[in-house]
Amino acid sequence: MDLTGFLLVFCVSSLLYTSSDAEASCKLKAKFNLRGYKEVLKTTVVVGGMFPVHQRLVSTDANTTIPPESSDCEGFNFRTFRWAQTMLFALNEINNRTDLLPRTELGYVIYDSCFTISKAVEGTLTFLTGQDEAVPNYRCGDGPPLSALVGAGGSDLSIATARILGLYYFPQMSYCSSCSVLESRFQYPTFLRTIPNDENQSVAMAKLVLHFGWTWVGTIAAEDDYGKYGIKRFKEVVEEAGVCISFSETLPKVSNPEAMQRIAQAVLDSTAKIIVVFSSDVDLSPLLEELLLHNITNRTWIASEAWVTSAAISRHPDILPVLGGTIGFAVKRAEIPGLKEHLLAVNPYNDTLTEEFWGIVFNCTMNYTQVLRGMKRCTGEEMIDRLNNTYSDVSQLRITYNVYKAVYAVAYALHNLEECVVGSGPFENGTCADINKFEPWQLMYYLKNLRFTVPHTREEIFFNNGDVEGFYEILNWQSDSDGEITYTHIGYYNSSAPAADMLTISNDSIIWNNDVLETPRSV
Ligand code: TCR
Repeated sequence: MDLTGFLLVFCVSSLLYTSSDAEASCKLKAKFNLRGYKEVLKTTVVVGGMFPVHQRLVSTDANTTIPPESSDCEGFNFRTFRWAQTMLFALNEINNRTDLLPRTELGYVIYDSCFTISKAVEGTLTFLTGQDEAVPNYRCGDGPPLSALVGAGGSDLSIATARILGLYYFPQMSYCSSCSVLESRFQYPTFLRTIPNDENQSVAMAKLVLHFGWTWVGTIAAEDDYGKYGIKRFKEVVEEAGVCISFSETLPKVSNPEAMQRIAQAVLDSTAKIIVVFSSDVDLSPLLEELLLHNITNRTWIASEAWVTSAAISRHPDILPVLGGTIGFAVKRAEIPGLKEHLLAVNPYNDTLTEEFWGIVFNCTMNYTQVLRGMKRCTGEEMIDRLNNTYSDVSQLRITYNVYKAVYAVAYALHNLEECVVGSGPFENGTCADINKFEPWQLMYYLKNLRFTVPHTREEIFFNNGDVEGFYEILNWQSDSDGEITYTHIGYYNSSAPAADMLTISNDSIIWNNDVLETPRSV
């Protein structure tokens, strides 16, 4: 099959953002500054990004009488849009620095993986080939080098993209793919991540269950690698310690009301008071309605990292009686100075995604046809600074912080590559790689051997076989005076501590479901 033709047909709509600098630099290498000195324009290196900004594909019937087209996505997600914007923020910060990559400008291409494997694969192929109708000749033959891909989203997506990227020994830096299978360097030679491996989390959850002496628990897992492997490992550890599993349910990926009823019924029928849920908030949301319908209270829910601080779950109306008292694991949180201002400074006319975001937030449209159909037209002057939603909420920057770290990791690795001194370089006979045209495996060398301090938080990052240390905060869902859920810090889990000190938990700070102070029993 002619691969080029194939890509052109399928890849038209998946490209979201590109930096125009990257294209310009193909033609321009020098310009004159105000004082008339010739200023050598910096080389551009392109960083790829992939974020699941939409939640699903628009379902299409498998019609084979017309040529297939790349599917559209729907279900705009404010949280993941914040992640994508954070990549732009970090790149901007880096480009404005004079001490980091002083002779190099970072450009970018960002794709929406729509929480679907096919979109993630499509984006990866587009990225690697540079074949996209929207940006003809984007790489100008052998134009700006591609450095790494920051992405792709959930583990199932990253597993697919890492297999392709691995073939070219092309680095992938993930901010949220935590599944333990991605630890195999044999299968995914160029995969690294700033989120801890779920091996740690599954063991931490098991230790939590044993800590409270629960011996009878139910489990619910998303129907993806994250859910399946996360719960599998949890079960292995608890079962070995004599805990019994009352029920094991799976949350389907495509909406399925019968399955939701079945799961809610399983929860209702079981005498287990503890339910462990390994799932993203997107996959868990449909079950909430069902739990509310049956008014299922008096349970303690154990949350995996992907939903523990999700506003989509915790801000759901009337959810407190059901999920109050939840205990869960969260990755490190950070304050990122300037991020909020960046988020609120988005230009609605910048790209199609921001345009869509703006339309949803202000209930208006920029599309002329829709205006003709009677929809309110956006003016572009709407008051974004008054916006108060998940997108601009910077109180729980956790995966967002992982994105920030991932972009910096790529930048620091490129910096080290740029600063290499000929004669004492790491490659054959002390040679260096050239920042203008390096090979992916050369950057991989720098990523593997990287050690850097994250700006603002001063956290020290390095990769041990592609993984970072397994550290989690343990949070408890308590209600504040307005009846809203707050995430109270009740302890932490540190997998690098001696076995006896790994789990630290303050039992007295916990408030259980229905505002009970006594630890529930589930035997
Ligand atoms: N790892 C999950 C995906 C995921 C996620 C999230 C999705 C994580 N955290 C937060 C949405 C929101 C952790 C995976 O598939 O590896």
